[in-house]
Amino acid sequence: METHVSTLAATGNLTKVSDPEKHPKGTDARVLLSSVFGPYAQDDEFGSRSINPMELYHNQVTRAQGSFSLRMFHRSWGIMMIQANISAPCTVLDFPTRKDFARELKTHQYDVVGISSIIVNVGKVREMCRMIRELSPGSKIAVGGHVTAIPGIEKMIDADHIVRGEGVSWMRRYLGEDESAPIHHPAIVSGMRTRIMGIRLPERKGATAATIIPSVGCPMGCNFCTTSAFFGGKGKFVNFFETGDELFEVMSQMENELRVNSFFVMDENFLLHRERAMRLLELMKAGGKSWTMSVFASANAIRKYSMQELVELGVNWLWMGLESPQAGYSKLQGSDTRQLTRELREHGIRVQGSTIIGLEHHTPDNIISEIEHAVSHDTDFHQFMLYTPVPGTPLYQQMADEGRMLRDVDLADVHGQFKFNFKHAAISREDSKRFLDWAFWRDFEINGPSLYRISRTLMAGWKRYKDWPDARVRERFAREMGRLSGVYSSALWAMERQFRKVDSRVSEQIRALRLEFKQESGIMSRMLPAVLGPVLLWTTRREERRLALGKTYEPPTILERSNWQEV
Ligand code: B12
Ligand code: SF4
Repeated sequence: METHVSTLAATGNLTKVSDPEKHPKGTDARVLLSSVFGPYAQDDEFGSRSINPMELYHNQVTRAQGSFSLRMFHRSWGIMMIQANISAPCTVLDFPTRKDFARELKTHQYDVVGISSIIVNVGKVREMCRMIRELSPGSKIAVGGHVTAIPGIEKMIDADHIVRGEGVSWMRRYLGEDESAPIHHPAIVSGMRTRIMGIRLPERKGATAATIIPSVGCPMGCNFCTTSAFFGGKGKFVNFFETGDELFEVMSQMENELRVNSFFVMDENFLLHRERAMRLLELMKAGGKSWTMSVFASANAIRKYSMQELVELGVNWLWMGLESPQAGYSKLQGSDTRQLTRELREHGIRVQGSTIIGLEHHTPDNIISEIEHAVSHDTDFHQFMLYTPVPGTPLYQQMADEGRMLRDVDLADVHGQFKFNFKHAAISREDSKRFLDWAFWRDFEINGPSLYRISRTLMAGWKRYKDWPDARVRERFAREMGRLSGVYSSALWAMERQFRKVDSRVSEQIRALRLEFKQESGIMSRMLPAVLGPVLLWTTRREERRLALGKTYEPPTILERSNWQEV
């Protein structure tokens, strides 16, 4: 069987991919788009790993925080985006089990089956292709997402089309649709099934942010960065919404549809595009929008804004790289990141730091002080990842050229949370895991649970902005305090007690913050901890026991059809 490989050819705006063979049925073709099958948080022969659950925070951010770890799932936005932008009858199957996937193939006839995957899940893609050939031999198989960056992927899986780079334009072309038509943004609730301290949070319409995807890729082109490389590398990216006006329109639509005023902006370096952000701010001001935004941005991009601009823009959560200053990444140039993160928190902006363990200059002698430096940022959240040459990146190419890639490392283990997949000049493979684990633990021990830290940042923002002249800004801090102060106070009550056994100094700090909340809260919120605090302490302890027995969490299977008529 011949496999067609489509590669992204130009970026800057919507990607052009090399001419895909068109499907003969065009927009009448019935399309199934699926993510890879679960369960995920277990060790199995298809590449699931218990250390690599389908959870953002618990996987790579709060995983050492026990019952205080933030647990939540995120949908597979790439295939949702493709579904929303084709007129063919289409089913999205998210997080199926193998059984669900087989059932869908047997009960419906699909002309095209698209699988979305990242590199670690290549074993699942192989199995899904095998299942499709067996259960639905008439279907064409298209595989997209980061998994396609693996060199020689054509020989590892039995697919008809391997699609590298942006997928909406590819699928539109494949189905004979206008690939340059405006992008229709699907309504995406950013997270689901959120749990913390042993409690699942209620899912109320409007309570969870909407995900907005303005672009894919990042022009900064850091050598290890897989998202940047996948969408064109240095200087390139793919914009779905070019201007502040377009973005404002999409956000207004989501505001209406999902009843939200907070947004998770899934753009690798949102603040880099200042003109777009400032136009968005202008429109937010004119429309009296008291929105909040969680964004990713590099330090050099953040420095393009004053704190006031960020606050007015509604930025209340910022994910930034804190790679060691000695590594020489241009995104950090001219930034004292410790001062920057402190300043952001003082303005009520939660900071999620991201630090790489095992950079080229790291040695067993300096790694501890590098981790201590990272931890000293006292960010609200801290992600630690191993320096990992991932196929498709300049770093991978360099390591391969230097003969430093380790053979016999299963791709399912190349996720940055296990061990090195390359030969480091000074740190052994075994030690890489030890240092990584220590970094997570140290951050937790010194800085306390992230839930405590985010309540502290909210308190700082509230005190600073509760009487601010701009009503939009006042309103959003008041909204958050009104909604959360009682819950946070109760959680702080329980955390203070539970954290005593980890570090009494942090427990004292938690207590001091709880008293501040008491002072700043309304009467109802002030009374809540007496009731909710002991409940949370009990659920926290119950959760600790469950986790000790190996409890894991899996996302639900979701099936969504569009342009659909049963045949
Ligand atoms: C949300 C997210 C998650 C979610 C899960 C999402 C899901 N349902 O699978 C969570 C938080 C659970 C997660 C977990 C992990 N993730 Co993750 N994640 C992301 C993130 C932040 C956003 C993905 C996204 O929606 N992007 C926006 C959409 C529009 O882009 P897209 O998915 O690439 O899709 C486009 C194209 O790729 C293509 N396409 C995609 N699918 C298909 C299918 C077909 C048929 C076609 C034609 C085209 C196509 O078209 C789409 C539109 O252009 C990305 C970073 C990023 N900025 O992309 C990392 C990212 C995908 N994750 C990554 C990794 C490594 C992981 C983890 C291993 C954790 C870790 N240790 O880092 C785990 C793996 C969990 C597991 N067991 O599988 C890497 C992948 C690296 C690689 N080269 O494979 C990324 C790129 C982050 C990074 N820079 O390192 N992740
Ligand atoms: S700034 Fe961040 S997203 Fe951009 S290339 Fe560097 S690591 Fe990747």
